[in-house]
Amino acid sequence: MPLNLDKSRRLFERSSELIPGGVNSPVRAYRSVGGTPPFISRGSGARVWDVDGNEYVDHVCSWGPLLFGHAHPAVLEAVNEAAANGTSFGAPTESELLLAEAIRRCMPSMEKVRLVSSGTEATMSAVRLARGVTGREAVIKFNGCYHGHSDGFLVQAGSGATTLGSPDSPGVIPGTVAATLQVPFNDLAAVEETAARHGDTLAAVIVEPVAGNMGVIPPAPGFLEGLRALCDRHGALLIFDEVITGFRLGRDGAQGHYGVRPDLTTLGKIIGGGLPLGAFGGRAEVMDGLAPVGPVYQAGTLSGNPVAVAAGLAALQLIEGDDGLYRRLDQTTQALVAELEGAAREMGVPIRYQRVGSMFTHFFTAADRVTGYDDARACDLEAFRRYFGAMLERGVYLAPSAFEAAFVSAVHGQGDLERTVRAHRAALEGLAD
Ligand code: KE4
Repeated sequence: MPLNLDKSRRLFERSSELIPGGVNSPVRAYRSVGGTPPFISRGSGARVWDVDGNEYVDHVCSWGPLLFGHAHPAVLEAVNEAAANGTSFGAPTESELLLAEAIRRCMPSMEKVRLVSSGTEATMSAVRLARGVTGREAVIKFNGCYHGHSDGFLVQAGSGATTLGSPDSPGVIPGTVAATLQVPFNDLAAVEETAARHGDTLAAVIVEPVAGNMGVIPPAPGFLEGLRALCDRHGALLIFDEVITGFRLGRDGAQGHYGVRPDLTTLGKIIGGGLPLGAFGGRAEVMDGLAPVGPVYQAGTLSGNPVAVAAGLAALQLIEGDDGLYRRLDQTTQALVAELEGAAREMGVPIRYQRVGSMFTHFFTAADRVTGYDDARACDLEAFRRYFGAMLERGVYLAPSAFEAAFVSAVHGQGDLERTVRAHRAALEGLAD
């Protein structure tokens, strides 16, 4: 039964006249899955509704931020209270200090913290700081890892052992990415080889400790530890981009989950409680390289915005006040994925599920594991597209890309997950034909 998306369609036609692609972030345009993106009118808990009145169980969770679902009372109360006192001052406030203290309490490697307004700002600034304090230029990143849209990260995914930075977008000038070296994720030998050639110019290695932007791909055993040792050997800084995994995998993110301490960490998403907020932080002597203490410039009109900080503080208070939160999230998501996996196996549809905590991906492949970008790109994207449409029609809202993570929040209840499993079984019937 096709969805009635009449109002969304009309809005999409109008917005496409005025906003490029009709959206303010490309993936929202549904280009890789086809069809009209539902225009969302409201969310509550684990559900969202579109302007045509269709209701969905939400596994996008605003691409990760909504660990406590939509319109959580504690977040709303904090936002309303902060806004009533003024929405922005461009001056230091106590709440920014409280949020930085909460972040450091949970992630002790972040000895000093700078708040910004997005994950992109956090990663862009962290790399500039690493280059500034080391006096070096080269940065290693990994194929399929996404760190936001600042120029230095928009390099073509390579297929060789090392791909020297070539722009992956018009407008990025070759000089900006010349010092961005790209190697395959989970391939420590390739990193070692690259570092051996560039070691004395290597400023940093930046990595999503659990990849979430090529689907969920965990680090191979020893991979993160190997990066830590390599950076120590070469005097480079290890940057964990925990924009997704920070406060998703635990209070101390992937660095706590895997027991590897980075020099710098970037955060976003959950720490803003659904409002625009990012952060970067790490070793005090590195962070003191930042203006106004040190010479590395970084700034922002709305950095540490009191309303966004209030939402983030409310989220972190919910996190710090609930010792069983991550165990429940892990158990709930494990149970869901086991049901999804079992149904796919029963119905003979080859899907490989990969999960870390409450983030997971369904890779449409018969392969027994997906370890990097080439594996992810080799999956059956057409099968994913059909599955996505069938799930949406049955009221389950997934990320419109095969290279993203699905999320479970603390407020996804039994009814929500049963609906996901029911829709999944029906969608697979269509695929199994
Ligand atoms: P933002 O600038 O979008 O807040 O954060 C950039 C970023 C940095 N690092 C990681 C690991 C990220 O995943 C992101 C952004 N994530 C994507 C989806 N995976 C945002 C969705 C979008 O681009 O619309």
